[in-house]
Amino acid sequence: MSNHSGRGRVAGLPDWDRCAVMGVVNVTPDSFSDGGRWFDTTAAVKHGLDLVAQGADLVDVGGESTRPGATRVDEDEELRRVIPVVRGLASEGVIVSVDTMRARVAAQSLAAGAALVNDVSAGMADPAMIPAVADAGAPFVVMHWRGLLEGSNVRGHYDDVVGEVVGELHARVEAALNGGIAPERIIVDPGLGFSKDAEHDLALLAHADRLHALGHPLLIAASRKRFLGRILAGPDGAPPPARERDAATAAVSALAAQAGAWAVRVHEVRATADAVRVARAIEGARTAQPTTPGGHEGTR
Ligand code: PMM
Repeated sequence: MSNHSGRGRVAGLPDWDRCAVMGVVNVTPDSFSDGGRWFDTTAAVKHGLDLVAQGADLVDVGGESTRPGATRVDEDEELRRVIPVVRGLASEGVIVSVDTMRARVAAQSLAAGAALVNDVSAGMADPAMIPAVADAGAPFVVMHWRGLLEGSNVRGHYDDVVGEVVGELHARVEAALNGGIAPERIIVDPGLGFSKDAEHDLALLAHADRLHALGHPLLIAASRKRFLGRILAGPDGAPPPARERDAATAAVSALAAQAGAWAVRVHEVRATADAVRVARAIEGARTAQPTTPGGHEGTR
């Protein structure tokens, strides 16, 4: 990833002056990476507060797993899972993002105190989503998505993954703008692992500059994903389990922060909180130094 300093800011959210850390609370019994350990409301709220204590700037609450092959949960069940957790965290002063593809879940979460909506389908799964977010005046994450991850959709076909993802994201940003969401409230996300294999994910991370060119703050969600398993696989080719990918996740967080990401979305917060602070300190040293090389004056 190339160096980048124009991280941007999102209207309605604090200006963190460095890459923000979004901690994940999956309120699901089947999430691929945390095994549904936070399925209970009280435990989920406690986990969100722990993530904040560990350095999360905001917490993303989701009640529906988007992993390949996961079946969709009923809307009432999703509401039952998500709303008490959103309310519990927001009432403690936590900045809450709601990870949902449903307008009704988004609207009720915003009413319960959520500050932004993270829709992996960028409004494609529910036509009422963009109007609901626009009505509430909330920030909106526009993620690259090519449909529910079933069958052949698990591995998308791309001739030019970076160009196609940028083009498709641009179209979804236009849809959000046309639907009344203010440009300064739109965040873009390449959707690592969604209809993408390891090469696709790596190409997108390598060309973060082209995602930045969309002109919106960039969210990177690499945490524990398959491409990290591929990179870390041992000689037998077997990837380590999701929970053993946190050091690799923190490495991506440092690189994403250096490349100018607005935020990184992670399950294990502590190492990423350190990583983004190190990246910020190095960035600060770069801007504090004169750009002329060498310590001697007046040679020219
Ligand atoms: N990935 C997952 C869930 N939500 N939201 C955004 N904006 N971007 C992502 O890449 C993303 C997401 C799937 O991961 P999980 O099941 O580990 O939460």
